[in-house]
Amino acid sequence: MTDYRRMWSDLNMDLEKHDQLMNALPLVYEDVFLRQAGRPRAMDYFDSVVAEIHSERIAELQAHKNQGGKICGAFCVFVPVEIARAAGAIAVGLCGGSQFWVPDGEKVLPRNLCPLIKASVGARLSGTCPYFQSCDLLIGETTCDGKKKAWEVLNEYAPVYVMDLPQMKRPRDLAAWREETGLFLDKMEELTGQRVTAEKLAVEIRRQNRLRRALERLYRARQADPVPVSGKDALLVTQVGFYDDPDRFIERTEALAAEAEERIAAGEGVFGAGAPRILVTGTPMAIPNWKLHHIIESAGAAVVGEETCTGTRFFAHQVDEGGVTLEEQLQALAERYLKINCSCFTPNPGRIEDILRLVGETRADGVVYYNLQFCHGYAVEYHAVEKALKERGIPVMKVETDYGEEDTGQLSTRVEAFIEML
Ligand code: BJ8
Repeated sequence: MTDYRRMWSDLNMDLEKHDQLMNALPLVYEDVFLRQAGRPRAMDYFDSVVAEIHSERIAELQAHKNQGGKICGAFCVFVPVEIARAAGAIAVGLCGGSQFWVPDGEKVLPRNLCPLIKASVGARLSGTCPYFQSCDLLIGETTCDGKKKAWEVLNEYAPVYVMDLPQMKRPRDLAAWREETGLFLDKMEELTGQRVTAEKLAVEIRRQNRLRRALERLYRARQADPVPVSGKDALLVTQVGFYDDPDRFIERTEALAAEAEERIAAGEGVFGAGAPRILVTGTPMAIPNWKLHHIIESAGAAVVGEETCTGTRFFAHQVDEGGVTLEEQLQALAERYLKINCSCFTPNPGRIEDILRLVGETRADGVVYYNLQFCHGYAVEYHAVEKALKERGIPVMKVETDYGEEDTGQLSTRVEAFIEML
């Protein structure tokens, strides 16, 4: 049996501070997840992943490292994890979703910055995140200005490689992104000392496509009324998908989707039939950020989909598996990833088309626009999203918030009022 304290100590973690973080988690988890009535049995696995969030998976990462393997961490769904894996590395998501890390982030970053960035940097600075401590390389990307500049700060503490993401989607931008994807492959080969072959990359493309399909199957199950799985649970599954072992994750997510389908056939759900249905859109919710979903579902509505990077933007679109050569595969990867509709693109009409389509697919009664404080891209884009929704008579409300709990009461009141008028 692994001695986890020793493992954390070997990872140069601040054990005392880490204890504070870990002591708080079970209470929050019980309140947000375990008190839900009628959860699918297959959620047990995801509960156990969270219970062991800093132990079992970290031990797996260390075992990989002990055999000479490398770990890289990413902060954005634009990073093509297929390439990292084809080079023999394990890729994990590193976005910080806890208020616990924000004060440490604020030691080196302005206070009026998005909490996701402050928490991510704070997680590294505080030495309380074993995923950060395990990484041999951090992969940044040129998306929003806050992140772009934060990489320079983070680079003082850990090696960072930055992918240059175009901000438009013209043919020349796709060509540039294809080139950048090739440079990332070179970097991964340099990191691991392993060649990426077309055979290895084909395996990883198929694997990640399967992972996307498993999440999509779960998303489809949520279209039923009554909804067979809560929005909180579905969000948790996607969050876990960023750092779990991919094969195990696929198996467990498919088992959950299959159970959800059985429930649909039996007419069972976690909310009563006819419960108000909400589509959430906006900024990502990194683990353990469950704040908005908890508020909405505590008010009696079901979250039936997320147009976010911890939702459909993570799993929509497959990579074409027909590529035989590395060149063809890199092109297919570049094309798939450039379909993601992040607000850092201008213009970004695809996101509005997605939201309208998802409202229809999920049969949502209303949309809650989730905006992390100081995220300007999504805040400005609200204008166009609101206009498109209002033109079609779809109710929408905007929630601008951070990771703190101070505004929870006020947000609950607003959300309850919104749900009542649906
Ligand atoms: S593809 S949404 S994961 S950049 S960090 S943009 S919340 S101010 S996370 Fe993102 Fe990639 Fe886009 Fe998705 Fe705003 Fe905060 Fe920036 Fe953020």
